[in-house]
Amino acid sequence: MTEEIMACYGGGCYGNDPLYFDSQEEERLARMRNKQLTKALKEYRHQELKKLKLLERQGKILDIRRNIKQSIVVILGALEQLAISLEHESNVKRMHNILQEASSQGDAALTDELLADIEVLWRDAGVQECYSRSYEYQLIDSAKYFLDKVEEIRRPDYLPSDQDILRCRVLTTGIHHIEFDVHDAGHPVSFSVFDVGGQRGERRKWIQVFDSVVAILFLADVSSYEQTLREDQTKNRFMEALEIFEQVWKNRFLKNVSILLFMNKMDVLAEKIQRGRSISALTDKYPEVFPNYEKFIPSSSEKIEFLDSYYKPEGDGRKRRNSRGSKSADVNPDLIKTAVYVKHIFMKIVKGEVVLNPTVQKISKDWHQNHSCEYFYTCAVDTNNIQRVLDGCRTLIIRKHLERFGII
Ligand SMILES: Nc1nc2c(ncn2[C@@H]2O[C@H](COP(=O)(O)OP(=O)(O)OP(=O)(O)O)[C@@H](O)[C@H]2O)c(=O)[nH]1
Ligand SMILES: [Mg+2]
Repeated sequence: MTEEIMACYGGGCYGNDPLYFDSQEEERLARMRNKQLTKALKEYRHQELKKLKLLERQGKILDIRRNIKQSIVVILGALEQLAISLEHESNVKRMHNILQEASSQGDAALTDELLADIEVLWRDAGVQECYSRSYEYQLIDSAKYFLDKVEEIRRPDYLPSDQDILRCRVLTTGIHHIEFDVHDAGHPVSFSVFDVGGQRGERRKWIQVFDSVVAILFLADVSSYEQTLREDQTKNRFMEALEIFEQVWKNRFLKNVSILLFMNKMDVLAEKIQRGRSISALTDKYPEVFPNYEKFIPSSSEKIEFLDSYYKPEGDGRKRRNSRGSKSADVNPDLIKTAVYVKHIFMKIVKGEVVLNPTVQKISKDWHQNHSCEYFYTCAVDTNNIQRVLDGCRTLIIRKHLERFGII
């Protein structure tokens, strides 16, 4: 059926060629048939897409199971390292089953039986204590999210939700090219996005796309200040993020490329601060990079900017204002202080007031006149927040693009 329709469109029978039809009636019937076929094709494509989406979703189950397996193996491995015992003796056998299976099965998916063991083990107080100290070892962010829902995930009819897909950790290797259209003021604008991996081994590949980009979306994990790199356990993750940001900002190949800085994982930052895990351990260690954290007070406009961008609810302006007022009472002041302070640090790097790597070439005053850096407080797994941020970015990117080609 598809071929027929394609051939029909390709042959131009939908056109106005009067010689093609013997009579008006024949033309009318042909047009009607065309309409029906077009409708059938649309429906067929819709169904195919639905099927594809379903298959894509089902395909994610394997990745999610891998996340669960990786998480529990890492936590159980850390029990000994942190000298923590399991609460229930009966769980020791479960632990051995999992570790043994993990070592023999490599990357294979977990069996349902093992998932049942994991579900019980995850509730053990010893495992929970070990999880609460996960900043002392390398655990993926989605560990708790998936371990909390093992019961649901091991059901035969389980289908990952959008949130499950967003939470699933799949490391990026190589460069992934994604193209899509968005509508701006009613006109479709084509976007071409290159997704690159952030790990050290991946960064040397970035240069391949430097030439063709108009803007860089730089995602920094601002909650990572008490963690070290997976690749180098002596290096603080947040310090590394700041250093890469500086290198990108000062890179001579990116002199005309603007940066949209996403200060990401605000939800994780909020949770850490709520648990009393302040950024001060890092700021005390590197006072030349992080001066005066203890005495820092965000201005009221900075507070409002944070609350508006991070906590702005859906709805009209009036609701928003009221809601901001009530929300600000709920938001931990230390969260606002830390988020705004971190923004200051990034902006100091932008202005050259903080220099992390003095060996990076000295640059003249007008070096940055053809590009800028805009910042956003984000939580990439919160679709509302990211939708708002991306709406702002879209307009910015289009403007930068037009500026770059001298159109505005
Ligand atoms: N809670 C929370 N989790 C996040 C947020 N952003 C990303 N994650 C989680 O962090 C993990 C890593 O996210 P990725 O998008 O794979 O990170 P990445 O920067 O692409 O990592 P690479 O591919 O190694 O460069 C995933 O499990 C995500 O769900 C966030 O704002 N909040
Ligand atoms: Mg990635």
